[in-house]
Amino acid sequence: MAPPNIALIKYWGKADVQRNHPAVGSLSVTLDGLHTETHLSASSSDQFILNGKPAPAMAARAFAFADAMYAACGEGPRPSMAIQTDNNFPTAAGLASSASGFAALTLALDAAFGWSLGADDLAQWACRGSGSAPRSLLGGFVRLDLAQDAERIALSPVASAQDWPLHLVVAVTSLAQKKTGSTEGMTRSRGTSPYYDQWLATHAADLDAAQHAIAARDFAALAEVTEHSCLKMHAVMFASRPPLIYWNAASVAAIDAVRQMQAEGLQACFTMDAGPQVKVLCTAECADTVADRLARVTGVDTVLRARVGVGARVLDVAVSG
Ligand code: 2P0
Repeated sequence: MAPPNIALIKYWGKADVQRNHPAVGSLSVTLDGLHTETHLSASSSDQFILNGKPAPAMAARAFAFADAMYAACGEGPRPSMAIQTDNNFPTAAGLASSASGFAALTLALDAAFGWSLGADDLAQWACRGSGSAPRSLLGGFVRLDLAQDAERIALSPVASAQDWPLHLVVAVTSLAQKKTGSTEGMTRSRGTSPYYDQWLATHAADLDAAQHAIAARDFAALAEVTEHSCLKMHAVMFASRPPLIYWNAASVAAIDAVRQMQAEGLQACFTMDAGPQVKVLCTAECADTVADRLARVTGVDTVLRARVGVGARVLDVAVSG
């Protein structure tokens, strides 16, 4: 079982497409209350059921991942199996279901086949599945860097959920499937955006600023660099050819509402990913107000609420035969 996570300092761009290594580090919060639950069982043929229905596109990606992990960690041919996975949040809601999905699948494969991989190896495998997935393995505030030798990723806990129990409110503005997936979008930005090199050059400073802000529990400083990283990533996207525009009118209206709340003194800041939802990080004291105000923004469909939470875990391993 794995929760989604939301990056405050964004990952956008790959250093190595084959190994799915990120070109930049990232810093995220793991969410509580939302999760992907994945069950593996023996089956006479491979099956993939997402939220109760067959999902062929996801099935191909999941089984390609299972094949690669089994080839490296298992023995003999991979047994066929049924993967049943359920999200307790809208799959297309821009909540990084691929992050929670691949974190859950990595843990489930490790547990089902009894490999007992260490935390570092699990992180490498989760990254092969999805660049944001390793962050869901840990709870609280999590930093992901490419190691010095660029051979591995390095995952580190920055602070726990108890250290700073912030809330996250998601303004869902559209449930339509996004037109351009993250992997394709990142490739396009690297190849065509004139701002991509500056994105790489200025990224480490944002990571360090966010880490310092978290260590100092300085919400204003964290808010400033969180919004900066988000807007800088979207500037890279806007300037890609063809452009990557994930925003809609309600996204802009929700950001306006956050800026209005900030002007009134509320401790809240926004971020957006490769989709039109607006995610608002805020203190516990502000969370009810933030949720009420976002729900009243024209074009906001639903408001989801979460807190900073703990990381992925294995629920149970049933041994048969
Ligand atoms: C992030 N995103 O840091 C960034 C911000 C979206 C925008 O990680 O290609 O599904 O599978 O490694 O992890 C979403 O991309 O991409 C993402 P792949 P992933 O959360």
